[in-house]
Amino acid sequence: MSQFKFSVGPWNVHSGADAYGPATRKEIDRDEKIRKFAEMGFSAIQFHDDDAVPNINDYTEEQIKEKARDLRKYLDSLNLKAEFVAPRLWMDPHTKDGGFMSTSEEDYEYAMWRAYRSIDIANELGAPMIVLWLAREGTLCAESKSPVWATKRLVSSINKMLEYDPKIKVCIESKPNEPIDRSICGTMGHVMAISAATIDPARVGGNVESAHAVLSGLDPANEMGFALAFNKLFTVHLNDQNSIRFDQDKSFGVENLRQAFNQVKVLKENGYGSHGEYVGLDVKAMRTTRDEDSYKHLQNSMDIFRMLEEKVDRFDYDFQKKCVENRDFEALEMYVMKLLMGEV
Ligand code: XUL
Ligand code: MN
Repeated sequence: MSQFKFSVGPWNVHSGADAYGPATRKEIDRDEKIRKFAEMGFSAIQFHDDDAVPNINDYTEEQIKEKARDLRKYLDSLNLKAEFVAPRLWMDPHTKDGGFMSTSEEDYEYAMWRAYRSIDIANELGAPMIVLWLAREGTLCAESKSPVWATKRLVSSINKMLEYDPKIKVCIESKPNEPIDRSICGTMGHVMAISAATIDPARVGGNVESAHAVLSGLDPANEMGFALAFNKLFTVHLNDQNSIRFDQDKSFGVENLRQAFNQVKVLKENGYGSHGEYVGLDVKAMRTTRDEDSYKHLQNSMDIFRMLEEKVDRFDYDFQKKCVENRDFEALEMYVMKLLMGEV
């Protein structure tokens, strides 16, 4: 039995469209996805602001809260919680050149409006935090923005969010590139530094996505461990990634099983989840996947996580200790291989 609770966002089930070709599966209604997530055993749902309130630009602040309250009723009826709300700051024309780091005052104000509305929606849904995936924050043309100015803008924008609501937590999902060319906040190291520079560091933490860590050339388990060491791993986006290329969001563990094992291991060893954190998934079905298999990658990811949890439970810490004492890392490595291959 897994000791963890899982979460997922509606975008994890999508129609298969990519930059090179159209949809290959039917669109599925948000509420139908949520109902299916409950049936699959997920405990919480992750939302973008406009997943929660579609066409958010068309409504007043009060109308947005009202719509969020309706969604809360639906979640309650399925015994689901909301994990977080994330402003989708990469689709609107106002955020063409970023939001918090936009050089246009009007576009900056729009980005802050979306951040404040995300906090309002989170409050209505009972979610403790907002997530900032800083999709377009950085440069497409390196000389177009000062990285010093941009970094300071991010800190002051987060400070405004912390001032807007005395309880809300702000969780930064780092990523080194894509769609932006050069990101300002690429790793957990960046997130920790930003956090420390804000007016309330305890309320600013990180979301480690496995694929984003790989895109940074880093080990996802070490990224998680780094944030855990500062009590700042607010959530995770588990998935997998074949080397440094476009962001793939493959099912958890399918590309690098040892790396996946070590992610489960670091979460388990450090009591992740004991303060209400969820094991979040951010995975995409392959474009070839059929309509009837639209949720299979999610089931696979959860199953792989649980199977790896069992492996972690069986990990022989006495043997590990002996290997460390003898500096016999060849034996330790072979033991891990055998454990993963079902040979011990
Ligand atoms: C993008 C990414 C997003 C965020 C949510 O790479 O991971 O799906 O997780 O906005
Ligand atoms: Mn993600």
